[in-house]
Amino acid sequence: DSKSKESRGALIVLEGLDRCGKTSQSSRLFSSLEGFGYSVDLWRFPDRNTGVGQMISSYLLNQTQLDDRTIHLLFSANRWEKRSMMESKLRSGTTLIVDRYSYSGVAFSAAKGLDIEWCKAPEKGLLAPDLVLYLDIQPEEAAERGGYGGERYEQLEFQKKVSQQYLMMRDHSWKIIDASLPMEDVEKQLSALVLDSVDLCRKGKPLSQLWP
Ligand code: Z5A
Repeated sequence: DSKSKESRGALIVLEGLDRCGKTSQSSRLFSSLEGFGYSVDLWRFPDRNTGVGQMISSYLLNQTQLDDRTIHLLFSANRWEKRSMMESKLRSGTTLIVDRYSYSGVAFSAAKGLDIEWCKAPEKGLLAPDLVLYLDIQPEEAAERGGYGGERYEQLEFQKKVSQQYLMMRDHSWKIIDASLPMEDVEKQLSALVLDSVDLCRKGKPLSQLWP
């Protein structure tokens, strides 16, 4: 039908371990798309500005303690509270560059030992990314970049477990990029992939939902 051929923005997600370069690359992608004249927004999860986001932030800063399943559901709720705005932005033609998404939610909780299917369940029905850019880096190398701060999860042994969980979630929407390369090289590879994806969405690629 004609609705499925609607031109729209692309949902582009960057994922990877702490210090893999997601934040640097997200803002470079945002600027270059903007420079090309595309309508584009830069988002990140957790969104620490909402009420739920403030609870998450205080947990990450080790200021509060929460049960593993409780924090998992808060991270998910933080995506659900943005879902309708996400859909309207995409349908209005705006491309979203999103720094972390449901894959972080599942990888970090499963790395604590929670069942992966249980972790995925609350993500079902969120919008599926058109492209997941996984910035692949050895946990040891990431740890050397600028050093870890004081946030929960910023520990080498835990990051190793997270990386194993991430790689189990790969599907057709994922592209794995070597994040140990110089920033400009990583950027070049990401740009090409993003432009392809934006083009497909402009031509009417239908929106879909997690988890297929
Ligand atoms: N979490 C969760 O458990 N469940 C969820 O559902 C979600 C998240 C969404 C907060 O994430 C924590 O929440 C996170 C996962 C969990 N915990 N951990 N780990 P966050 O996104 O707020 O914070 P972050 O992951 O710690 O992001 P980050 O520190 O901002 O890292 P980054 O964005 O990947 O990297 P960066 O800031 O772009 O770069 C880090 C440094 O490396 C910086 O000095 C750069 O200049 C340098 N860098 C970057 N690229 C390169 C290259 N190519 N070469 C050399 N140096 C580089």
